[in-house]
Amino acid sequence: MPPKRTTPVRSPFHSEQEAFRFLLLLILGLLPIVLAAALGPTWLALVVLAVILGVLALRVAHLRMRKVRGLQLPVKMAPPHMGSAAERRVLIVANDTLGEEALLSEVERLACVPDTHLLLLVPALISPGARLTGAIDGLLDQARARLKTALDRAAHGLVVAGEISEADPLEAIEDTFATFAPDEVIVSTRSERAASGLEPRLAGLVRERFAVPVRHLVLELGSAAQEPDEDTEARYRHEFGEVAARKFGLKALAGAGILAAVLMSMVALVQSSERDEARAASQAAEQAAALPPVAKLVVLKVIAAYERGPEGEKHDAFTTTEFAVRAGQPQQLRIDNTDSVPHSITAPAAGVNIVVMPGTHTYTLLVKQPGTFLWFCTFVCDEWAMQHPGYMSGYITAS
Ligand SMILES: [Cu+2]
Repeated sequence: MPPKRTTPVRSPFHSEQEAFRFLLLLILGLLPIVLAAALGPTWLALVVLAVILGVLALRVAHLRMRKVRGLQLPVKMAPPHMGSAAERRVLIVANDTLGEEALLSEVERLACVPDTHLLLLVPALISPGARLTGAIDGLLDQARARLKTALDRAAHGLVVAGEISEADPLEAIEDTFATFAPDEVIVSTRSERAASGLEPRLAGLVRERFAVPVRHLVLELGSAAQEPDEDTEARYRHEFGEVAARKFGLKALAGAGILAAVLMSMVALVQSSERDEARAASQAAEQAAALPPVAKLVVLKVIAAYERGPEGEKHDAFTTTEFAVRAGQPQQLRIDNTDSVPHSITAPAAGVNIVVMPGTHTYTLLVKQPGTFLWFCTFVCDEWAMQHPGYMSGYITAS
């Protein structure tokens, strides 16, 4: 078996400008998304992303549709002649028809013509589905087996070469134009597209793209080869183009539907989580608003003989005797005890006992449980005042 030639590596870009344009478009596409994400809410970035993806998908679908329908009008390619002037190079493209007697005898006949070089190209017809599921090896093995049978049969190793291609048939043929430079192409198909066979319209597509003679051999099981007339070719071209376009259109629609559904659910998810956050925040704000206000720092004094009692005498007193605090949150009290002796804020039920020394000091009032607690001074100072809220006694309200 002659050495198998490898398919040249294809770059997704045809030129440097194309790659540059792609990069530029990528940046232009990402910029609004990044801006929206940075400046607006998350859902806005998602909407921008959806719009950009949608436009991109439409563009790709449009281009692909043109290709599928065969509306692209590429410049016809005609390779320069290779080898001596007398040499004739024939490319034979076949897949499921390779085992047909009619094709094999044609290969044999051509191989016997002097100065004729043959290349048998077998596109393995790997669908995107097969690529995803990893069924490539099976398809390649199948193609290899078909090619081997044909090559064994031709047995003219010097003039017949074989090649398997993983690429799309038309691209595979284009590759051979660069490496083999055929003077003639023979495309062999069935009249209907089999599950794993070449499309009958392939010959027409090759004729449109390449400026070399193209023969189309239509082979049915066991019968002689037929070369369809122009009308039949046009029908193949139309029918299969339409079928492929419809299939692609359906796939594109399904893809767009899935994409839209995913994006919509993402937007919904983000929106609902944002709404939940907002609700939680407003609930917290409402709760905070419902509670009585609490001062950050309470400044007060203790003054001897300060407040006049109902009986007309002046009594020792705290200038503030009602304290509002949050349960569990320490409250700072700055107390200037102008008296010469200590006093205290003592509330046994609240676990509070602050000894207020003469002079100005800062104390921490901490009540763990909510509730209203009576406090009083435990230092013997003004006995009446110690028993009367508003003087040396009062209330701590923890909320
Ligand atoms: Cu006191």
